[in-house]
Amino acid sequence: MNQEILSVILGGGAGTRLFPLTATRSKPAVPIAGKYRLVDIPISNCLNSDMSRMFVLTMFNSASLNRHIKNTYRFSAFSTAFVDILAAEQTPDNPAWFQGTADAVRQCLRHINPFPSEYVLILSGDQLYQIDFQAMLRNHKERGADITIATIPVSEKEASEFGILKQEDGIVKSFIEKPKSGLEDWVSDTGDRMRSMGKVYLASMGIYIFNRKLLFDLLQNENKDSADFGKEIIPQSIHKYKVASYQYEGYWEDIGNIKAFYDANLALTNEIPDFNLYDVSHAIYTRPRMLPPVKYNGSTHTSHALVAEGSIINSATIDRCVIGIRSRVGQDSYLSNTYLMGNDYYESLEHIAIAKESGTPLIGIGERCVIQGAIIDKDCRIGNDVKISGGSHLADTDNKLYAVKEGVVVIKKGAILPDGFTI
Ligand code: ADQ
Ligand code: ADP
Repeated sequence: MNQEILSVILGGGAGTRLFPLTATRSKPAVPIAGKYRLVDIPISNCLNSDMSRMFVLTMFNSASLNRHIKNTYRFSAFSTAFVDILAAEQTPDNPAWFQGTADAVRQCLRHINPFPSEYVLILSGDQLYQIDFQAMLRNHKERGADITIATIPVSEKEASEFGILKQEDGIVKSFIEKPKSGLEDWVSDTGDRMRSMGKVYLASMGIYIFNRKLLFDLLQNENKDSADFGKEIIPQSIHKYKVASYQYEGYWEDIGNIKAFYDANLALTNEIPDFNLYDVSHAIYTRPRMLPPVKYNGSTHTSHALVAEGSIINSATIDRCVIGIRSRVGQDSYLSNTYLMGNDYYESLEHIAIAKESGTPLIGIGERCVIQGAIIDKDCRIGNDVKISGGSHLADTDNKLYAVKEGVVVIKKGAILPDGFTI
């Protein structure tokens, strides 16, 4: 078992960028791809890289995150592997919540301290990728680096969203967090293939390997007032320490806001998705739920759809959708470009009879609905003849039942939309 490195997964701040998906759960617990949670991505990357001691830092603890971690990542009593959740906590000497990424790690150092390691791997909790961190660690050691930043070539359009750096022979010479102007000064030689795609800026992926002693020193002494890695610690370390760049060129997507999250989920329905859930050497792990197979009643037409286990689809049309666990779709409904997250439970026949009698929509999607351009969070009750049409014609909004962000309609967890409801 690899003892030389500990991983710290940054599970999110106040969670405003993924609101309303984070209204009742912490960000790492947000369901993706119909059956996983966001946190499964960094955890699986660590496990596949034989780095199996992990802390997940989160601003607030949620029952679903605890349940998911507890029920999924159970290791043998003979292994040193663990996935521990560290939620922001008030202590007598620190009444404040995490002030930023570096502050989050700082506040958790006392929990990390008892576990020996030479290196600490710091990861974002809202990215989609399959990276071999052992290769990154090898690069870190070969270069004799103090800090290594995983980097990826990006285009001009994306560059202002990221930390951008310049390197010479793999060593970072300058760094700027999310440059708003003067981009031309930051062009790098990213190689012919990347240049031909217009990707001439080298962006930080927000994934760092630190020599452990240096990390503790920076957070507790040298940069003891810095809240953030990207804004403060990394730029201030460039000229003092050996900071290496580990260039990665595979698929990597930041899914920190609703539009990016929606696009990344729907991209999984492509014929050959960039994020490969079918690659057994980079498997994404999640909780085995022992659910029954998907059941189709009547004739259903599906094209480019991921349909998770335990779903019951009555005759319907499903086009470019991700359908999550235990979903139920009523007769003659039409769903396109939609991520239906699924349900936490099945309604019993008895409950269905009671719901029908009281006129409450059943859990899932009713009959004759037309739903396009939406994310439907778990446990929603969508009545019959409901029409949801997401798109750029909709202004951003937020009410009790749903929110609209950049044209994507998000129906909130557990919302009840009565028959005929239209957005
Ligand atoms: P951002 O992604 O904008 O940029 P940030 O908002 O700091 O950086 O988030 C990094 C990760 O830490 C995210 O997973 C986020 O949810 C989490 N996080 C943020 N605040 C937190 C807190 N208080 N407690 C716990 N977790 C928290 C960073 C780098 C850029 C780089 C991009 C790549 O700063 O240089 O280009 O990542 O996505
Ligand atoms: P999953 O990992 O399958 O998404 P979770 O464990 O996060 O599931 O959620 C399942 C949740 O649903 C649990 O909290 C469970 O108690 C709850 N649940 C199960 N059956 C019902 C029910 N009939 N009514 C309400 N909640 C239920």
